[in-house]
Amino acid sequence: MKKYCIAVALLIAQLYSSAQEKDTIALQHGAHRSGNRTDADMARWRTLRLGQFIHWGVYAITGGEWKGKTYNGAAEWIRSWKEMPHADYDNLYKQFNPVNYNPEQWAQYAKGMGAKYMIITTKHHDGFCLWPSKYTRYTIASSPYRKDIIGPMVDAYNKEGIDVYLYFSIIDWNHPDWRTSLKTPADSVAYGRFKIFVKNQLQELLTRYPTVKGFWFDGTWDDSWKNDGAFSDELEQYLQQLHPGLIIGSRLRADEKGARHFDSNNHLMGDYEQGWERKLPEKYADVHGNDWEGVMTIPENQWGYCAKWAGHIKSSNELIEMLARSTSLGGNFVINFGPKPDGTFRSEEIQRMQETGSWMKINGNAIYGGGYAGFDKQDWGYYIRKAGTDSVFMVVCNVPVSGNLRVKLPPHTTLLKASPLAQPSAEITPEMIGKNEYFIQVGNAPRTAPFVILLQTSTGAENGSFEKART
Ligand code: LM5
Repeated sequence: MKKYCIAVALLIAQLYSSAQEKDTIALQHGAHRSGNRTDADMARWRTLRLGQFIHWGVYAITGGEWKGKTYNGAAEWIRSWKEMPHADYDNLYKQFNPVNYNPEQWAQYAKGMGAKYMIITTKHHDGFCLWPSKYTRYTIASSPYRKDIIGPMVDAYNKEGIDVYLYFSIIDWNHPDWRTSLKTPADSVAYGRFKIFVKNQLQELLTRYPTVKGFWFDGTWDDSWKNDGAFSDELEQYLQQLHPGLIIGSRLRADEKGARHFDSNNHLMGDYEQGWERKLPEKYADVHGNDWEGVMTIPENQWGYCAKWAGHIKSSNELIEMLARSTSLGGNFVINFGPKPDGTFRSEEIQRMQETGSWMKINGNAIYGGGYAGFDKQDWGYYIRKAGTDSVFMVVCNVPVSGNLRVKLPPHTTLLKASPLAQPSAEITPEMIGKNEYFIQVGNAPRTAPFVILLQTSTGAENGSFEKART
């Protein structure tokens, strides 16, 4: 009987896999790798977990307002608002003069927050370049400020040990050759020139700022871009040859059928899944084992400076909870900031950097190098495993009124010790409530921030030490 069952199972498995093979189509410009990158640069990226995004450009001058009216969309999109004449927007650069820009102080803020990497908008959809590109005059060099913004930023952040990534939008509202779709032969000729311009600018950025670790691409959803999978594929390979180890997310390219992020066979393209803009995966199954990164705004949807924040503004605790969730699902979490036109940060943003940093000083050990723990999710918060170890952190965000945190160990796991990360000597004796199941009693006194409990576990043995003590 047993033999028969195995034979049937094998047959079913065989039928299933050949059916899958039949569904797989041959792609020249699909994924070029299966599974995550295994090299040292990507291994480092995987440990960073907390990043800082900065959206800065001439849109900071308008700050979501024009002629006394407030734009309801994202402030960095104001040029597309019917109330904002293009000619007015395209002359804003003549006022861009961030006399209080202090890259060393920016880097200190980021360091104080606990960010291990940062992403800076070298060029957003408006086309204005924060570096003096030789391929267009629409750059910082034409502004009253004149000096390069990017170089001193890269140096200052690197000096604080923070990796720098360059945001670059493929949309360019300022460039005469940019198109969303190609309707005529003339469009194709123009867009052909535009693609060369993009490639030149990217090559220029890598040459000027050789310590950068990767690019963060945006604006790649238009037909003009996604209908030329061959170009974006060759571009990705060209950049990675120029700069070995360079990290590029899934937003850059499309396959030859126009599929983005995941190719037509549903395999991730690029080095990590980059689709999580202002939303996070719910559960581990949603990330399919891929490296991924989520980027988050403090208000609902404002990236560039917006003078009048409206709607719900995320507190530091909410951001910390999102960071814990992201880490527990094996991803990086990036918090966005939109500096003012003079180069300073608004007080709400400084406060969030400082509060996040205070939390990270005590609890960062649960975040850096952390990942999916393989434990059943519980309502009190998030499990994070220090990658490759038996240390599992509980980031507790919702204490039940009972004050008892349920912990259900996976099979073949033993609980050796539980202690608060903030006070390792104050060991907590777990109460066994079932096979491989415990309460960690923490009381229900009001708390003002998430807190962390470190579980030391061991794998292999079926019976835990607490279980033994009770027999
Ligand atoms: C978001 C998701 C799918 C398509 C378009 C958008 C809008 N987002 C953006 O255009 C830019 N990405 C953000 C990182 C920010 O730069 C925003 O302006």
